[in-house]
Amino acid sequence: MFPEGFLWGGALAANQVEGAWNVDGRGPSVADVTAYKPKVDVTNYAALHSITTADIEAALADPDVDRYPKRRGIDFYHRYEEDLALFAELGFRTLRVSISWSRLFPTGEEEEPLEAGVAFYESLFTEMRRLNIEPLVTLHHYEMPLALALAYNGWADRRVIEHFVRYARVCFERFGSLVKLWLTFNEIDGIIRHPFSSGGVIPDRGDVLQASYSALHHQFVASARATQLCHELVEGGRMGCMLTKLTTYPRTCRPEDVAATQQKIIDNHFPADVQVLGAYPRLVLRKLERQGVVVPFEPGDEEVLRDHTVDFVSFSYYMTTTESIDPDAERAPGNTIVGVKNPYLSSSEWGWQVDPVGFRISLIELYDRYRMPLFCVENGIGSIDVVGEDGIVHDPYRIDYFRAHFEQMRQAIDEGVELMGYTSWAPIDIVSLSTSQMSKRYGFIHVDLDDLGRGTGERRRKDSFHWYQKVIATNGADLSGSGGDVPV
Ligand code: BGP
Repeated sequence: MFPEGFLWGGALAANQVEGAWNVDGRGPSVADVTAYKPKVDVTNYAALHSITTADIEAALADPDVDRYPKRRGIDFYHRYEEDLALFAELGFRTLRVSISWSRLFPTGEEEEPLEAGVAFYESLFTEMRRLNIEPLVTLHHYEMPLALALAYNGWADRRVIEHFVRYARVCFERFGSLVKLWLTFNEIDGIIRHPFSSGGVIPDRGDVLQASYSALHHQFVASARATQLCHELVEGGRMGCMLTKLTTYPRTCRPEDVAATQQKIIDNHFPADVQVLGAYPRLVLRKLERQGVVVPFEPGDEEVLRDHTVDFVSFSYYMTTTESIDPDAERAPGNTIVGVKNPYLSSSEWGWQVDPVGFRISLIELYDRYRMPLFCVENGIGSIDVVGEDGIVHDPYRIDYFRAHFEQMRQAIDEGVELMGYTSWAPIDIVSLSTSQMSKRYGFIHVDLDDLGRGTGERRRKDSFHWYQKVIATNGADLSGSGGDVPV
């Protein structure tokens, strides 16, 4: 049974939906220079996330939007009222959004925020409250002012902490009466795998491994300081960390495969360990030492991390992955990783391995480890949708995906996991993070835009819209039906 007051909803990120990238004084963010990459082999992780100084310079000189679709998003900046009305119709009790840092501080270094940016978010959160949708707000979701990336090599430089803390303070002071649930860094572990989008670290500026771990340390300190501020400034405010939950299975029971898997699990959990338990795990410190990586601790860091831990653990879950020491093992891509293919699972059209039972395993693993409330803030499947002759997307595959995951979520709750809520990724079609495609569709709501931005932008309910609406209305008691028999 889902608990009373369970926060059902959906999740979005500013850089993938807002568009209006150069409107009302907003400065460019790192997301605005990440290109459309539809033809990249998704198992070629390096190609998918590669970016050079020359790419950034070329992008900055290029006003084109089609080559950089995150500049366009789905125009949520201008259409948010219409979209919120659809989310209210779905029955959402919460909506996860993020704030675009460069909409408030165009270069990140200004002393005062842009009032136009503040006004936009005030209106957004006020409208959410009017519709009884609890805002869940991420401060840093794969976008920081590009100027900070260029000036400091992003989070690799400790000075970025102060700029972020100033931004966070403004968010708490100006939005704290409307927003009580906050997250600091989306998928904070991501900086090790894709340092530019996650932390503005430009790979061709030297030792990228060292720069990424320095950046991660600075984000930990910034996160703890933001948590402290949230507790001081926001009455009833609660702060969560946010982890990419990459549950990993050994490909075989060969002990070497199990040991390699164990290392992956330690690496995956470590950023949440720091934010929940308040210190780096010894095993991780030793591993970094062996790799020659220096964690740039300064006086006071240990105390800040220890004293300002988070109130809940949030995470994204899309798939599981498998580990093997066999170099010839077949590979399969996933959310910001490429691992080994699991022969027992089917895959999405982008090769991500669908694993509902893995969702239950993940929930139990996280709850058993941290013993504090969890919040699943991303889960979903990217699919090619076809608009039927009746103008509607019939998407039984999406309903099947969610139903299977909800059944496992319910079971985990029944087994004792404390789960505050669930926000699907993404309730409306948006620009994808990894490839910047519109055609990788996640929504219950279709948006009439293709990869090149052609279309009216019109929003239409898919079959899955009605199904999710029923699930929320029954608080998850009725998961029945598929695309074929859901009323349209
Ligand atoms: C997560 C990100 C999201 C997101 C999602 C799906 O890693 O937090 O921003 O988009 O993955 O990934 P994609 O859009 O590449 O399919």
